[in-house]
Amino acid sequence: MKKIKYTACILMLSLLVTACNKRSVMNDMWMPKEAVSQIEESGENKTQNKTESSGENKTENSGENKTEGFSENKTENSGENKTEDSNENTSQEQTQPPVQTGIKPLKVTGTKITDYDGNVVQLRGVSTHGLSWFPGYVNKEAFTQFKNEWGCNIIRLAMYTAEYNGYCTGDENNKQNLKNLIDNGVNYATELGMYVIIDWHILNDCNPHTYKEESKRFFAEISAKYKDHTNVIYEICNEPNGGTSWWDVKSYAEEVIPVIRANDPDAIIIVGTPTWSQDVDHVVNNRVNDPNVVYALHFYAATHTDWIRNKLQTALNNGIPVIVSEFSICDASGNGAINYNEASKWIDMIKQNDMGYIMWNLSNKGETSAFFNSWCQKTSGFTMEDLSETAKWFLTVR
Ligand code: IDC
Repeated sequence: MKKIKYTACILMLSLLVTACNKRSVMNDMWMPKEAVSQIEESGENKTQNKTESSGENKTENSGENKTEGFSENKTENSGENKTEDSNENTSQEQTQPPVQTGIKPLKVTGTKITDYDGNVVQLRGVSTHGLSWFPGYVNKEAFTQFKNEWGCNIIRLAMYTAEYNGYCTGDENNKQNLKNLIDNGVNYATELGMYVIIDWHILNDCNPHTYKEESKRFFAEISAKYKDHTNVIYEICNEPNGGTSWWDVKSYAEEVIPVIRANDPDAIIIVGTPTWSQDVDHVVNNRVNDPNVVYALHFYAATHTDWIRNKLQTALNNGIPVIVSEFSICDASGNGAINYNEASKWIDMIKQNDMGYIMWNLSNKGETSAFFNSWCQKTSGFTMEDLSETAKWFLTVR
């Protein structure tokens, strides 16, 4: 009798081990979407829940109703799709990439942003100005030029929250317009194989708790919509300021991130830092508990010099992943003279550390940080004569 019990026990154990092995092999594998869907349908891998690729679906029927010249870009990135096993980054908690829209999903590895093979992906791009104020630059032709001629692989969609016609201060119609612009921007980026940041651009509201409930509603909606987009990055609070502490920001992040994670468990989330996203050193030993969070450092080179670079160095020395999700080379007002000397110190540091950098701003507003001269009315097809000195600098630092 004892022997029978023993044999039964051994049998059960070995079944268990086989099942576990199967699960862990699956977790380590980069599988094409179809394969994952099949597995899911058969109920074998309940942990992987990204099944459809809404970006691809959208591409298919967008051609006939847009003026910007949609095309077959869907195939452009298909070469990037991986079928081989994912990598040696087993030190990271989660190693299973989400299903892709054809664009490599990203994750945080140490202080860097990488793909799921552990290759560093340096993000380089441009930020819109306020979407309500300069919506025209969200068009596919412009994005195509930013990608092909300017070397951009990312676009930041800056949506002010508190300013005139911000998301939280305008009417319902304005809100819908902003969401439509984001949708267009995400779709163009997806079709072009670019990453895209959806930026909750707090500024005059100072403390992200000011519009926290709006933020949670917004990110719940937006993350449900884009959960299958491997190229979407959420920036949950542009620049906390006005005495907002890291504790305030962190507690806000701890409420908003779970809202996003409920839909989108893997996407990179950018968390702003105090003093207009300068205090990345405050994050040391006090990180948000999420493996795919990066922290924002913003600088304006004519104002922010060594002392902010020191903060950045402290953060990096302590293993904090940092992204420069907004910067320019003039002063902090977005205007004033360019400081080329400080600009080159900053870009050197950025490059040495493979950090992402996204430059402010896509507009023809009469300010130094604007990429386009104020007399330029174009929103695509830019020539050198259309570009400001700021934009020209950006083109030289590739
Ligand atoms: C600036 C714009 C300017 C606008 C102002 C207020 O360039 O045209 O009038 O905002 O809305 C930031 C902010 C960013 C600022 C930029 C320059 O994130 O919104 O844009 N800046 O002041 N942080 C530091 C500088």
